[in-house]
Amino acid sequence: MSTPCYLAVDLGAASGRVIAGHVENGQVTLEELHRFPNGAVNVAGTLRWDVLALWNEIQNGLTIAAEKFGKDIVSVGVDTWGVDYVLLGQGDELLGLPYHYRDARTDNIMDVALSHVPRHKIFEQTGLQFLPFNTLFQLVAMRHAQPRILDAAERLLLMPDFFHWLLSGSQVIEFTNATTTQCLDPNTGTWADDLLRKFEIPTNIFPEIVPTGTKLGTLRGEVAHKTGLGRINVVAPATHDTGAAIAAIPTQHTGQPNWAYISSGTWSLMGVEVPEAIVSHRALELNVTNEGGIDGTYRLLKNIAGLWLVQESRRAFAQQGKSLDYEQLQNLARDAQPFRSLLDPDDSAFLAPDDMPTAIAAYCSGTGQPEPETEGQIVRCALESLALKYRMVLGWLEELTGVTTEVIHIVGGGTQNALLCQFAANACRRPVVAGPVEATALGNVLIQARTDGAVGSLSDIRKVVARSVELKHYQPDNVDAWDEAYRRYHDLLAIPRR
Ligand code: ADP
Ligand code: LRH
Repeated sequence: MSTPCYLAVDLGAASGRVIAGHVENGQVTLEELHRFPNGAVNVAGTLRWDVLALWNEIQNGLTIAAEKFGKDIVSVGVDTWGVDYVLLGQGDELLGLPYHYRDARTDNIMDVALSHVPRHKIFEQTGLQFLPFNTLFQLVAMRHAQPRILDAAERLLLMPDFFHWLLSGSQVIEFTNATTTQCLDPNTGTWADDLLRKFEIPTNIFPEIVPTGTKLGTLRGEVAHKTGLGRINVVAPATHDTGAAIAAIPTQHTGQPNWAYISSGTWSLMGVEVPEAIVSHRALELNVTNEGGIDGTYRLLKNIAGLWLVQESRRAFAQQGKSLDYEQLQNLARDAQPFRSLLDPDDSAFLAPDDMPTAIAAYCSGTGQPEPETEGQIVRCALESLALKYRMVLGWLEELTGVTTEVIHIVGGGTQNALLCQFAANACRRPVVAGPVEATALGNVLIQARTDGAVGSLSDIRKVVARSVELKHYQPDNVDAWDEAYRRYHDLLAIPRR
């Protein structure tokens, strides 16, 4: 008998993949069918996503899937990074190349918006952390700089929903990613129309919000034909990559979570799972976010700039003629001097610098620390600083929930960085369980399997993952030195930046 196969299209900021997942006997196996690079494309001084190239790559991956698994394939679903969107105009015309969230058009726009509607009012209605690139602020930037394009828009689709539209023709937005926009009111589960109107953002462009796991339809005829897949179902997983990843945390623990998580990739999304959004004054002060998960859960979490700093340093080294892979960079960092210089990964200087090592050096000299000079010093500085930021954020999460974290689950591509996992255990004084690397794809696949009736509740999904993957365990080590470094770090972050 054949095993049902679910296809996950998982688009990260750095790479995209089409992965086949098979679910059988309470276990899941993944097979990567196609991987392709992704990233910002510089277009006349702006940063865009090449959605047409991504669409081609998705279809290439689906063609490989059809050749390999043919009739076993039940459905396909797409997840991507949050916040970014596509606008469609008259006759579903694509209104321009979608902007990358790191594009400079939102520089300073948050101040403009907050002078119009105070921070606490926006937080009350959305429960989201204030990041300049949230969809809300991207739309405010458009209202100011490109009002005629916004006025011509008839439909806004978030990235995964855009690809679901290309796949199936359906124009809806799935719930988990809708919660990243800062345009959704978690109290009502609908678009925050009053808030949108205050910013003159047209409310009619926002489509229906559908629950995670919704069957959106079947593949469009031409896509079914071109890929050879036939009219399989298109199912919305948790379309927000972080939502899918946290659904696949490999825990067997039930009841109130005693664990925190870090979804580690381009970003480090660190948080805890809570049964309802926490929108207290303190949550606003700490600028934490409440993103929607599956089965009514929320992710109380903080965006930490993550391995972006290493990705971009690696790119700069390559431009200087030194091509180093992530393994080599990790080894160089391991051999570098500990705690030589530290930084706040979330300083705005690191959001989209032209040259990451130069930005890191400028930050260090500007805070009276030695500039990292070698590749090893640069990467070590980034990794130690990330781990120390994890500790700070863990303290905030525990303060907000009153729950002590006993273990930290790290999932995503960043689990391949053993040095960072060990640093996280050391800095946070907590055991770390690392894996799976492909948590997002696992979450995507298992949510589709759930729609198909093959898996049950969220805790069943997590048990399936826990039974199916190998995990690495890290115990805290050298904690006195890390405590000392944390005191230094704490003082450093209190220094106002220029
Ligand atoms: P995203 O989904 O945001 O594109 P991933 O979850 O794929 O990101 O993680 C990508 C990150 O994983 C890279 O930036 C890199 O730092 C890290 N990584 C990938 N492969 C390795 C490796 N072999 N060793 C160490 N780190 C790695
Ligand atoms: C991670 C992520 C994160 C968002 C960012 C824009 O890939 O989805 O949760 O904040 O992208």
